[in-house]
Amino acid sequence: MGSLSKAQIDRYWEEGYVVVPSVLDPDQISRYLEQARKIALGAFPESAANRLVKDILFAKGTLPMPEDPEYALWKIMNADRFDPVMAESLRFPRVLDAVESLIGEDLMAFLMMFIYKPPGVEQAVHPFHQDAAYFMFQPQDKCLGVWIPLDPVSEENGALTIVPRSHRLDVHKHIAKKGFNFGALAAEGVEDNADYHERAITLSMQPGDCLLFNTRLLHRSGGNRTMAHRRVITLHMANSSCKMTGPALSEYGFTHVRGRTYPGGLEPVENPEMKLVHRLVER
Ligand SMILES: O=C(O)CCC(=O)C(=O)O
Repeated sequence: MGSLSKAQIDRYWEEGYVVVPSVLDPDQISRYLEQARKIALGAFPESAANRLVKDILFAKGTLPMPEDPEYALWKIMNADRFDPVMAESLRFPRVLDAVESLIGEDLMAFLMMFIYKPPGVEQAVHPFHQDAAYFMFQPQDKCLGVWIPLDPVSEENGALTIVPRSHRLDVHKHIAKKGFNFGALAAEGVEDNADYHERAITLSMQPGDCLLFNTRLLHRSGGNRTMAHRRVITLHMANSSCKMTGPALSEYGFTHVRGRTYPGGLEPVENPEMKLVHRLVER
């Protein structure tokens, strides 16, 4: 059934995205912010050390390391694989209810990340891309991205900028561009094209709001011109009846979060490896 109204569902299929207000309450938001801080300050198993990824500008020494290590982070990858509090984010009930309205009730969650935007670092840009470049499913429309800011987000601090209706496009070729974080691939011919920037809109959102977006939707995030953190929980969900069309998908370590599974569909992975290798599926 799901929790979204017909107007919200129509908007998603027309525009490629929908914002669902207040899926998390202030206590939940504080809980995740505090947990991320603990992880940033060292509360993680040794095997997860490579899951804490510094922004390239700090990793390469372009900018001096801040005293507080949390200020240098780009993201905590796969935090659900080593932290029980973060693992709860695969099953936020209001998110699952909304997602069910769009891609059905049989759901696998994968690729959970806690993403920062380092305070005062305007150059920390994530270029325009389509998430479908990383993982191809059949049918692709039964997979979507979930993006939940835990701080207020706006054009000033790295809110998500999206190109409405771009989910109707094919998946562009994606390339690694110099100066951007490793693995933050760019859709070829988009980031440097003023046309896309003019058509794009930046989604100002409140902490605990949730953006659901089609995996072909072009999106980017700018740098953070404020001195405060911009922190986000993000993950993806796919209907468990989907077929994988690329060899690398099992690395995403699907977690079954609602409904049933299907023979020949996506398989839950009990103990996914800590490390996820970013590989593009050949097409
Ligand atoms: O939160 C961000 O800065 C961008 C996240 C994003 O687009 C992604 O991980 O695909």
